[in-house]
Amino acid sequence: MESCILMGKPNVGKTSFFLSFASYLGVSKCQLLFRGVDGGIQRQAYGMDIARKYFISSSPFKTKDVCEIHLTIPVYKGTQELKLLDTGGLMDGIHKDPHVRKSMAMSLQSMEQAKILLHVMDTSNVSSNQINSISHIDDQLNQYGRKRGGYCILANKMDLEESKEGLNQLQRRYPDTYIIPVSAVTQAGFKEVKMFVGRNI
Ligand SMILES: Nc1nc2c(ncn2[C@@H]2O[C@H](COP(=O)(O)OP(=O)(O)O)[C@@H](O)[C@H]2O)c(=O)[nH]1
Ligand SMILES: [Mg+2]
Repeated sequence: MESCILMGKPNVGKTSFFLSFASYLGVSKCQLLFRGVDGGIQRQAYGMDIARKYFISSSPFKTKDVCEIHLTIPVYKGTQELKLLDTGGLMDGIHKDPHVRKSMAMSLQSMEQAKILLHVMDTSNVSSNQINSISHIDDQLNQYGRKRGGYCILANKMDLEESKEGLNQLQRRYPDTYIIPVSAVTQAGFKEVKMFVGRNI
């Protein structure tokens, strides 16, 4: 089964998008498979509300493991099963916590195997100097993604006022990349994401 992976800095809304997109595609319970940092796989079923409460955090690195949900998506003439993967965030430099370093290495490994790479950014925070604003690691992901294909940017948090200007800046910074404005909260842009995934899987 092919996979589609969410990558990006911490706190940009990867897990929020992951759960919201799964709900949008009709998943009411998610079987989450955690690939722990020790390499073992644990399976756990959650209702979407509980999953949201557990995994979405306002502090970075709540998601340390790679989580996956199985989804069905419409493609040309029918449907296709795929795995959607949520990852811990990527950060610039070398993190001092070895668990975080391991988590980043695992995310990168899963990324290489994935057919589709959705690069999530916080559009409300493009130019500030916070952990979730755009930085070098985003430029590197973008370079990698454009070369390998099946890649687009999800400009998340479009429900926030600051995101309008942020989106302009993103489009100027990544002029050759397909950028889909989305909101994990309002599900704006989800139809476009579904079509992009359907075309590329
Ligand atoms: N307003 C708004 N907030 C969001 C959106 N997506 C995520 N958030 C918030 O951003 C924070 C980080 O979200 P999370 O999904 O844990 O980010 P992750 O670290 O990338 O997985 C949480 O406080 C979320 O509620 C969005 O589309 N709009
Ligand atoms: Mg997360």
